[in-house]
Amino acid sequence: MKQRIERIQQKLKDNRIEAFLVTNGTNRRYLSGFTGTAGIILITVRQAFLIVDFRYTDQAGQQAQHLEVRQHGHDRLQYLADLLGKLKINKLAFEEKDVTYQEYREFGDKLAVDLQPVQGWVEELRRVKDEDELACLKRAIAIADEGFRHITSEVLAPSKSEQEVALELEFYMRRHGASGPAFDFIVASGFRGALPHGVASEKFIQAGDLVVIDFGAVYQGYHSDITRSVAVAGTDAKQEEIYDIVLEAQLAAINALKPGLTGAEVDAVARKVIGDAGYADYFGHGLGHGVGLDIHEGPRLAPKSDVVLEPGMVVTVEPGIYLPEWGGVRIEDIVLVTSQGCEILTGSTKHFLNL
Ligand SMILES: [Mn+2]
Repeated sequence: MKQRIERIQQKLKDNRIEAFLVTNGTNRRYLSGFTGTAGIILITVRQAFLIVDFRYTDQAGQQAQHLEVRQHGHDRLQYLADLLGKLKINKLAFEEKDVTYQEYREFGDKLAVDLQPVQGWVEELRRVKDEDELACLKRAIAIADEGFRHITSEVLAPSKSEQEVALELEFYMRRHGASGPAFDFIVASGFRGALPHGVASEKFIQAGDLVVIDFGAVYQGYHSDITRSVAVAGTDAKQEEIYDIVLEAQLAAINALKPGLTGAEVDAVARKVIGDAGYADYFGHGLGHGVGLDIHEGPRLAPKSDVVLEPGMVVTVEPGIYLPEWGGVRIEDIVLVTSQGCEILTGSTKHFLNL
């Protein structure tokens, strides 16, 4: 974790800026290991401070031993202003995507520095996962795989409501080590499957429904994200046709995915399969996204994504087809970009299940 701070310090030197203020909570955790919900990090070329309030001083001291932990009083901004003065900082970089306009105005009023908006300094580091992060991600994925096995063997059936399925999934995964759900689960049955983000509703599952289930677990702050589409108590030729196209698109993208390609190039592989089958207009979202301490992070796999894939990146691959009033199919795995291609980390079956 000390290395992460050193890489930011290198960026400061490269950009001739004296200090960097980290306000984003996920970036704070990534750089410090501190899991509290408040606090700011100030990194200078030589030092790194984690500045927290009274509630967190002890915890921060234990979790972030490579930073100097400081406790601010009732006026955090005044504390920061005084510290910047003592350190003789003239130019301060801040995270432009995280700071609100109100905060920016307060910074301008109280901090006697030249404010430099910067973007993605920490997010760029976060895109490539180290061994410890991969271990957490793999655990989060394994818990989700166990959850899927549980609901397909014991829960999914006609007369269950979507909300009951979501609750069972969450309960089971928490029982098996998840600290929480990765997001509000999508359980979209029958016609609701046409909503790409159809969060579980009061609708009851009916025989013959195709059900899109998109869910994940959090383990040590790391998120898993998996989607499967299953038929409940009966299926038909149209469901099988759409399922096969989506699966073919997903496998084609996974087979193509390797370092050196851009996010747009991988997206195009899946999009071509779906387009050739005549459903281009019904796959309206990007192919995938990075996943880690945030459920959605870089790199994106999408038509406009010029980010170049590198070994160690972890992304979802999740094409879908959504037909209004009929329903939808999405299949999502998490893959690790390797030196040669990619490795699928998700273990759940992709055979078309008819439960
Ligand atoms: Mn996803």
